[in-house]
Amino acid sequence: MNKKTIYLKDYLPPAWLIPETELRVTLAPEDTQVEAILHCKRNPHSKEPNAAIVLNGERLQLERLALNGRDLAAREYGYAEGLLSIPVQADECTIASTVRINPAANLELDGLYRSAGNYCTQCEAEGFRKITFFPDRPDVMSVFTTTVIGEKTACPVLLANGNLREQGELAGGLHFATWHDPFPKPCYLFALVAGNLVALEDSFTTKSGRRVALAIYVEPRNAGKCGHAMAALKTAMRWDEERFGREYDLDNFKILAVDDFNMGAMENKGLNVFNSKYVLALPETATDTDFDSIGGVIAHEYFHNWTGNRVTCRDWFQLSLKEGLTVFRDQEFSSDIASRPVKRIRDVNLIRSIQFREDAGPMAHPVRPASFVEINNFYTATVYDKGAELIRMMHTLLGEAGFRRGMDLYFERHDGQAVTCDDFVAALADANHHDFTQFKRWYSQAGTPELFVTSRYDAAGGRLLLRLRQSCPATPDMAEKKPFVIPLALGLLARDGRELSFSHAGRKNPAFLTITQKEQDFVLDEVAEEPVLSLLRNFSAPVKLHFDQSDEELSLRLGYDRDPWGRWDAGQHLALKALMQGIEQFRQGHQNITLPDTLKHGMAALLDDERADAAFRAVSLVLPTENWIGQQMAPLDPEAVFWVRQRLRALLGQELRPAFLRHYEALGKAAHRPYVYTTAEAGRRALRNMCLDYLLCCAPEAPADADMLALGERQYREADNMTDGLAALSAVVNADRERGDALLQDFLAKWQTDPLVMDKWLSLQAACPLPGTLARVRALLRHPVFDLKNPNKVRALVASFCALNQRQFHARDGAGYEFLKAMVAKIDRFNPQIATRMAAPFTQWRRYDADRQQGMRAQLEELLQAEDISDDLKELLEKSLWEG
Ligand code: B3K
Ligand code: ZN
Repeated sequence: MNKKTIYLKDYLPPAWLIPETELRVTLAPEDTQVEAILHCKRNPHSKEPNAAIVLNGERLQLERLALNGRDLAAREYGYAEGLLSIPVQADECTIASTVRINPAANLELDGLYRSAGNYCTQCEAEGFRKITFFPDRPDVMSVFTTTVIGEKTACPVLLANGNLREQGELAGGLHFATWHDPFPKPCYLFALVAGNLVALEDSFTTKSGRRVALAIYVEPRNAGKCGHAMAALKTAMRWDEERFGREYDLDNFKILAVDDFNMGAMENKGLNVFNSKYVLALPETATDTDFDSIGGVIAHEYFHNWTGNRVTCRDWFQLSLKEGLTVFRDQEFSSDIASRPVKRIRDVNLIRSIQFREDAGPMAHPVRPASFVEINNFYTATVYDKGAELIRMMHTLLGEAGFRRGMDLYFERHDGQAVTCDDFVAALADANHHDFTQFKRWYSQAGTPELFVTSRYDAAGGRLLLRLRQSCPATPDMAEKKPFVIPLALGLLARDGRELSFSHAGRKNPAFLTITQKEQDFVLDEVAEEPVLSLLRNFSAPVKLHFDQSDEELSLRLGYDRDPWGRWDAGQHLALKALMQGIEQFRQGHQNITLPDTLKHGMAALLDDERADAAFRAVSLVLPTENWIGQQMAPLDPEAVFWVRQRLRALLGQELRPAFLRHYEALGKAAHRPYVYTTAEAGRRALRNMCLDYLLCCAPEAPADADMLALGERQYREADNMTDGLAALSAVVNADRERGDALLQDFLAKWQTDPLVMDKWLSLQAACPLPGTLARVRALLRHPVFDLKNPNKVRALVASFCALNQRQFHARDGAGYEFLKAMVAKIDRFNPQIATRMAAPFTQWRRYDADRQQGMRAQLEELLQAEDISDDLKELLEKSLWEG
């Protein structure tokens, strides 16, 4: 297509509105007919009074176009570059079109496509234009009535958004169903589903007493795997009523699970379509992590009904309006129903490992981007997760009650509208008489702010002086950044671990200070003794904090910080110091890395700390991610990062072996048999599997301990659930090729007919850091369970190797780079969205040593030179190679 850059500043309201849309879709695998009637009205707020009606359309075979019932000849309209333009004099008119499309050939999985012989749609962001001619932009909201027609035998189930109006038989073995969605919506929320499906049905009574029919549709072979998803849906529906006062609005809520899906799921009004990974779960086939993420994604999509659907985005620059806010809401949901600290730790790990890295690379963009070429490239950690952090900071600044007031006003003002991030912030501000003008810089300035802190204790005055300085690195779109508003949550610890009280500006123990300037001093009064500082509690802002603390101070916080996130963060910091020292030694040629006593004792104490729950201890025992370590290094040496981290883990495993074994045994005895998924049980399994992982961990190139291998093998054989089975399998696979292969064979034989379990099997092999993995990955490309057309399979094999297995992907010979280039080129021919996502590791090329830089850069250039690459991939490649 050769798309051009579009800019937020060029936004114009639509010239025409489509208050009502009638669709009639007659399904056939290769030749589906779509008849559309668009009731059009000039927009009174348009700035172009005589504008023609302009409709988007791509890959459509136009059969008929009529204006007010009269067929138009080709000279009466224009059609070029995906835009159909019809000159109209009147202020109202009806446009009818008939087009033909080919769902079977649709491998980009955008628009109407097939998965396992069934039909489904994906329209966000710009897929509806591949179904019919329509103004494909979120500020055109229409009431849709959809008639789906299909063969009775092949498609017994026919679904679309909204309430069922009519259904019946037609001649020739066909039948139809007509669905009406009374809520005006942008076309990106349209959905149609048809096929041979079975449903798990249930119901939910809303707080005002309305009964909502719930159904989860799956292929017949997956019947019986939806119980957890259904329970999660009902919990989410209740939670949104209780926490946000939001009630569901249609008579039914339907979910479809398909194996072929580009993302996690999609919030189409009343008819969510899901990647089956986020629906199907049985204890034997899904891990605790899967159970967890199913709950989170089900809730996320459900919450979109209010944040996204009832109130939607004016344009795609405002994507974070719905995504950041909905991520915040799903985070709060998970925190309320399970462990708040553990959820926070996981989310912060993601921000630091993925979002910070994105924010420092060539694809960096503000939470509300100012321009883009392909919107699908902006469904990023920045828009989603940093976006959620912005909401969280405003929540911190306003407090729960004030935030809720602001949300209520937002819904009251904007229900049924397509609005902007500014509108959202204005509602929070107005409901609380709070000025967010400076805060809004977070929406328009990219890059991760850095916060430098020094402190001085004045014993005579009982005062603590804090000196703060903030800065934000340049990003490709902006060199100079203005200061951010940073809520800095903090606490003070006495040297024996007690929480110390203090006051600031006359207030006793304020939870946070608000930083607004580039350089700012704060004085804390009534500080009885020289404290140990706990800064950025609960990660109160998405910044990089620079504050020197000794190992002793960090150990104290690891043991006693009242903020669980602060305990975890202190542990990470302590470990990071040891890792960076180790890396320094490694680079000087010393292979004998030592394990500092503070780290060892800190970890041992944490393991034994029965006051803390098991899930918290499990996540806190994980050393900083390779991504986070890598960000502290220039140039980045992935081999050194892997080597030292692995070596340190092995040392911890050896030196704390008795403790790990003791906990491993005790947790095994305490575990509930048979498996139940509860927060407490999942926490116990997580900690026990963490122990196992340490016990089996061996230094790079060193043989695994035979007794420990046997322990892993035993757990694998005895496990009655996927969580324990997979944890054992993974530990053995990473420790020993031969023994791992034997278990992998067994696993394959057991599970080869279950695609989601096979994804785990592929992923585990691709992520294995042992030599020989790339050859294994290449061989697996030809394995019958692999399918290049299926995004889950591609993620399992290609992304697990290129994004998770940094040691092997970045191997000196460049073979990993060659492999990724070939995969990206191949996949881009039929699925640009997935190809572009897979290419992401290359965007980081500038951070590595000269050889690796050269290796990756050559692949980027080669990809760019290929003919006919997608706009998606082209945008990523050009931005990555841009010499700003
Ligand atoms: N809104 C969808 C994502 C659509 C992706 C388009 N490429 C899922 C979600 O965030 O809920
Ligand atoms: Zn979302």
